[in-house]
Amino acid sequence: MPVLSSSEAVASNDLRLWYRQPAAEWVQALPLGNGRLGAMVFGGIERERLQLNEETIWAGRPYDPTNPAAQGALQACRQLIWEGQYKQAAELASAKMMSVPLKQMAYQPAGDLWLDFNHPHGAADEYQRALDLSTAIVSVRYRIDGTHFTREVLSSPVHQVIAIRLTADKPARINLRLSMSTPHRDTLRIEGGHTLSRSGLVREFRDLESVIRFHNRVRILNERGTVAPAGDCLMVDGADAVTILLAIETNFRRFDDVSADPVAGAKTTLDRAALREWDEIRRDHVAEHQRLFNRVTLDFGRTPAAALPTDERVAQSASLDDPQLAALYFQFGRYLLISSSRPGCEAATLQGIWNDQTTPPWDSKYTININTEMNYWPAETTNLGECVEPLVRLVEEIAQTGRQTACRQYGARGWVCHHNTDLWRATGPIDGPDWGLWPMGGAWLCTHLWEHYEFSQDKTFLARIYPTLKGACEFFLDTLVEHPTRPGVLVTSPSISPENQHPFGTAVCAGPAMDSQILRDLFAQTIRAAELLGVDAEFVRQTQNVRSRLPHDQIGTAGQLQEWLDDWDTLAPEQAHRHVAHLYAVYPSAQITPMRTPELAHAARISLNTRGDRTTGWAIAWRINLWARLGEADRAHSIIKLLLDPSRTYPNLFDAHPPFQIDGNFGGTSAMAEMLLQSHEQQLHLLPALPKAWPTGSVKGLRARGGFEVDIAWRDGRLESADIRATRSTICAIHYAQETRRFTARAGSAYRVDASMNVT
Ligand code: FUC
Repeated sequence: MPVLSSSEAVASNDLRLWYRQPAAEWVQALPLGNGRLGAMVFGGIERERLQLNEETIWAGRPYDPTNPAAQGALQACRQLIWEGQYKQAAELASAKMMSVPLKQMAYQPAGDLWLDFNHPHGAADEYQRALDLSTAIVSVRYRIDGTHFTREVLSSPVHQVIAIRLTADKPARINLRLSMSTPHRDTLRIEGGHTLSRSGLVREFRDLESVIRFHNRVRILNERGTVAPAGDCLMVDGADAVTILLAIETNFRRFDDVSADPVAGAKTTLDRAALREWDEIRRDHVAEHQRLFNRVTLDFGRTPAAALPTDERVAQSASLDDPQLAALYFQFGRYLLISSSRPGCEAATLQGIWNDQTTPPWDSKYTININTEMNYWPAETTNLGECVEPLVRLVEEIAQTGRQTACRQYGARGWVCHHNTDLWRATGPIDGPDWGLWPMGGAWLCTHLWEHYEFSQDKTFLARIYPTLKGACEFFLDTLVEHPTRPGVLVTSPSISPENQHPFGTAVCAGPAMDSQILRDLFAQTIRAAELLGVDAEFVRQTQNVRSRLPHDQIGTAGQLQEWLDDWDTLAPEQAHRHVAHLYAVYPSAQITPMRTPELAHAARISLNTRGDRTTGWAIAWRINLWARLGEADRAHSIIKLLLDPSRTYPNLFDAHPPFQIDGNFGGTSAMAEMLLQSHEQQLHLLPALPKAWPTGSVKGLRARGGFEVDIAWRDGRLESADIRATRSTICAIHYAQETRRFTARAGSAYRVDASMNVT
């Protein structure tokens, strides 16, 4: 492989998405976000479009979707399942147990900002647009009639505005018309000659009135030249340079409170930001972004392909030798998480914060039977622990609304959330029993709270989340039922194995493998939390007892890991189903590992091979993580190739389910981290799945459970060195290839592991 590390042109593309033409479609535009305010920047020459989002602009209103008939039907539904009348159980659930309304609310676009330049059509050359992941700035450059025009756009987490800077290398060349539009009902105002605003109310959605009001407010600050209103636009004439600031605020405070004043909020934010010079806004933005982004570097080795524009690299990814494209995809995933899930913001939806449609795919909400979890898979390992905070708050909020669902739908203590939630924290079963009748979504999310503790070792955080974990357990202590033909065994019922139909014409069943796997984790983690906090001895005993009565994972006649309590796998209608629910035990959990449970790990491989590699974006990403855990480096890499294929990666590197769904980006990022470093079973596994395609490279700043930060360098497919920084004093076990070393790490100390596994 030719190494071109001396070429700056190639090296500068390590952290850059760049193109030789403006975006013609949304999935070519470049995403910016400060966690809350999103913009898709098209980079047009004659007309710039920024498609805008604000994360709390959703349809609907606070609502309680509990079906009053649900609890009355519960026993009958279970009875039908025990009798093997699965279809009838599903029909009963469909008639009596689903939420009202049957669907949840959708995330909405805020609108568009338009800049019309009076450039003559087709007169530009030297065009280039780029997103620099290291600065979180989109730039557009071109030349017309000997004048070089430059545009920079950012979404500032510091000043809470989207800011645009327009310059030219000759005076008085900036002329433009600025306008804003929104798909919602709105009113326009122009104030003081240089400020334009649109106050909007989200349209009704599926016949339900919406209550979110928003205020989009933009101001032009010009250097020389003039700014003046013209109809519903602002006109700039003959300026040397222009800064445009945009604030968006809504009336949303939290899921049950929409009493904020969007106009006052946007005015304050915009007035404050307007006191700053562009250079200061830019500098503060870059510094805050880099505080998070710069923690991790990744180098897979460069080839000439790295010099190509990003869309060409994706288009030819199947045939090009371009390992650094995977590294760019990895860093893009980290960039997207920083941009869509900053502390204090809402959690990243199916599309992060980027959505241009009023009826988006799957409502662009939170699907918590894999997708939202996958969004957060890379957070801890790639050193973005802060970005989990919005998810923690989401879980704490569904623990509040989910109490109603637990009590009214199941007559149980604690809380429950099924397979989706939205801005309003709805927790009931939606869409239909084959998708929604799954009481495990909240429980799965709880494991992310525990993971945050495992990586951070933060006892204050553990105390904060403990009541949420305990509430999740209580629901299952009250609703698990003894299986009629397996004495003593406790199972969920009714439930499904997401979203896979078994041989009896529905997904509805009792005790699918995934449910027991999630519960084993939830119970063990909550028990451990109680012990660490020194509380609830009786609850711990009870939970331990229930945990010991959950069904064990089983191996079926085809040698596969059983997805259901009965050996139905080979008879299920969709052998290549995208979900691999029962492999939760391999990843993200580590209940099954090749070292500790080799027979089950082998069965998992058989299941995974039956499912196949070619599937939707997120499902491909899950498979890469799984093969990484199973130590199959080259298989994992071959599936990365499928993820980077133009059928699964758009020109702007957004993941294609299709359509765009951000989970595949995050799952891909997490998978690459998992191939380089694993930290389950109280051990650090260095390079557990390093493929031949990445013979020489390095990673810096990955994090491991137990409170470690790790750098690894490798050469010719072998470990060269690893640097391990410990944040607490503990025994550290390091595993590489067939060797293991143990040493006592002291808090605040750094340790070097050399190629022969000597630790100094
Ligand atoms: C789950 C998946 C679908 C899709 C949706 C948002 O229901 O099965 O493929 O990703 O979530």
